[in-house]
Amino acid sequence: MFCNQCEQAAKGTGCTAIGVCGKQPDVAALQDLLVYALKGVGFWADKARAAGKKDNEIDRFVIEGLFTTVTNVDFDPADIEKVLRKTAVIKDKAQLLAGPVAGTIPAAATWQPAADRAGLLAQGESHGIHNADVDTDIESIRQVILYGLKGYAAYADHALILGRESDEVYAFTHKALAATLDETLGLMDYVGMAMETGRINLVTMELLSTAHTDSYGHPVPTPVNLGTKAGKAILVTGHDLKMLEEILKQTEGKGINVYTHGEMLPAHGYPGLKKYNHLAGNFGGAWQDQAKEFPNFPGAIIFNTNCIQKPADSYKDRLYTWGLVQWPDVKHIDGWDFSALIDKALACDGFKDNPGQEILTGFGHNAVLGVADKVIAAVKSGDIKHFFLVGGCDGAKSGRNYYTEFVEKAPKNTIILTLACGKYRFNTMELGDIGGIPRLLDVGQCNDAYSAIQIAVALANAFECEVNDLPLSFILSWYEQKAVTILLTLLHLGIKNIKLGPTLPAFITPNVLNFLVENFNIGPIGDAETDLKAILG
Ligand code: FSO
Ligand code: SF4
Repeated sequence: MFCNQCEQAAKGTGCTAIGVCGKQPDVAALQDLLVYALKGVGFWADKARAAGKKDNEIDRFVIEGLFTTVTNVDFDPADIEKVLRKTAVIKDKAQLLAGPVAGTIPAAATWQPAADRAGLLAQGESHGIHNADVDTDIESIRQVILYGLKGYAAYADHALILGRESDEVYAFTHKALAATLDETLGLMDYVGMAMETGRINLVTMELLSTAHTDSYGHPVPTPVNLGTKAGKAILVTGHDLKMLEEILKQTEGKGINVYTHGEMLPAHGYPGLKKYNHLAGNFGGAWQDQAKEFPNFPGAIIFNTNCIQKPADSYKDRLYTWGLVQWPDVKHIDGWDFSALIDKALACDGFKDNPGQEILTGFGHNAVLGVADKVIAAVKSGDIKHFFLVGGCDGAKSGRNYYTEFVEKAPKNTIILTLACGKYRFNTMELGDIGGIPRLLDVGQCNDAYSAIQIAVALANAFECEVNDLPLSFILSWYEQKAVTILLTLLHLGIKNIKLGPTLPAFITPNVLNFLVENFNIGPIGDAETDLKAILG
């Protein structure tokens, strides 16, 4: 196996014998084959669209297929084999839709699945991401695009679950998948496509943001308790709000308290979700602490997206997956009936009353722009000197203490906007406020980067300048492909001087990195104090 798609890539180059994330070589081979087969589907679907034909089943399938291969989503070889066999059927459907086409037909477009698992594994091993025949810079930029597609596929899937989809997103996905097979394209063609991937992610994040706010209202600043309430308990982790809503509905009046975990924390800010009294609080920290924290959760636990890790026996029996997340031998709930999860929660001990610290969430663009006058006045008077967006994913590397230190040491006249699971490095710090504006503003999940962009654009409009001219710096942490797609969005918007850590992606070659440095002045994080001084002058 060879996989380099996330920040944990072994030795900073790629996982070979086994994934640092726990991905086994068979799963890696099946996922590689799935990506290869999806490129084939993309080729035909793109040709079909050029002939004015499209098919919603194909469109949705490609999005789900890509999301299946994102880091920490599907670790079950049996499930991926099922998806692969369906991919072959979808590919035939897309080919039929496209009709006869002129020109070269890439091998991925004519792939047929082997009859058994061993055959599929052999196929997967010969279609990994490393291709000796391809120039390393081309391979690098194709990976940037592929990982960008995977990242926004996750957001498109959440939007679809709320009944929203975009033909523009589907059309580009097919086109970009097909382009990764095209031997006639050069480096700058792919660079343009990478920027377009960022634009399409912006479209997708907007779609999801609107789906969330139309369904549950705009987030409002809300205190979230980190302690526990007496009663039975369910822990929901992942990113899917619709699934949380269903669990809240189905547990009403049953003496079960529902807790959020990880990226579900911002759910507390939505009026349509916070109205449930049994949405009790948030349990634990970011995803990489689950094996340490889940044994202490005396109830049922369910994942609705990444980031799942190998479950310990101490809680495996109380663990469930839903949607595209799968782990072999962990019970999977298909559809919207959560009675098995609820029964498990009722059979567990539950919590005693133990109130904890309260932290704030719910500072989406609507809430922040609601006090825009106050914010603008504070900038003009000098009370607010600078804004930092310290956001992105968390992870296990010790270098991530940088983000804790950065926020800790940021001067008292600065505001920290944050989003995604990286916030757990500092979201219990008491940072105080500036004239009533909290210094730490939790904008939401990783996909709420859309909201952060709206805030930045509104500030730029108010000060009649460009976003790059604002007293605003982006200090980002990355882990998996959603962070890649968000980074591409920021580059598409022309945002400069981003600091990225804890390490730079293994799939970026020196030449591609040079391009990013020359055009966007993107750079690695250094030492928190030195970086702060350099930014603030
Ligand atoms: Fe984190 Fe995991 Fe939200 Fe990611 S929980 S790491 S970038 O899935 O998507 O921020
Ligand atoms: Fe390694 Fe990350 Fe790939 Fe897992 S997803 S195998 S940790 S590079």
